[in-house]
Amino acid sequence: MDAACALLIVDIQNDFLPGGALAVPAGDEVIPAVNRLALHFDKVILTQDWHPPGHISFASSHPGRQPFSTIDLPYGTQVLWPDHCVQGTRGADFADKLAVPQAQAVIRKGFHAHTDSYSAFLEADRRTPTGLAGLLRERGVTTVYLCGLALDFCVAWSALDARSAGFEAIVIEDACRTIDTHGSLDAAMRAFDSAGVVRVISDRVT
Ligand code: VGL
Ligand code: ZN
Repeated sequence: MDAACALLIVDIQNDFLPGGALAVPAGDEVIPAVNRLALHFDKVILTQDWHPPGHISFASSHPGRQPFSTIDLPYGTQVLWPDHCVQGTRGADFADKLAVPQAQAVIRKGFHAHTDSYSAFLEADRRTPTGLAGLLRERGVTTVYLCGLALDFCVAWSALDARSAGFEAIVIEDACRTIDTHGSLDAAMRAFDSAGVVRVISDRVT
């Protein structure tokens, strides 16, 4: 893969795997494909969901609210999640079987107590950048390939924000798994079509 392409590996962390606090069904199945894909890229970047205890996205921070319900926050509608990816915990660590020592950067996100961040580019207030767009631009990247967890949340928001930031965005579908709550998968697919996010299968990425 030429040097203008980067692979963004989204949130392959213990809490998103079977047995984890916010398990994505069959989330572990993507790991061999992701490890293989990463060998084709000159530039590999990881994202890591990284919440402080008591984060606003946790249902436990809103008395009486259940995980997977939604609430309205100043920046919009927020799905409430089980506590997950708490900074410094085993659940927030990358999966043991993820084997990408060549990754050049880790973008942590969701570390502000009062703001979630599905996207690796822009927090949920839609104003606070993570710095990833600048990092990619300064390294000459024009095309971002994405894989990981979950397709309909962090992969989707990251792909859409990559497009908004002026990058080509290509989602490697079979190297992702979905949560699929409140119609999130359908919404992501429609948003991909209207934003020009391309979908491919991993066989075609060489
Ligand atoms: C994610 C829900 C909450 C994700 C992160 O990585 O897709 N989903 N935090
Ligand atoms: Zn999260």
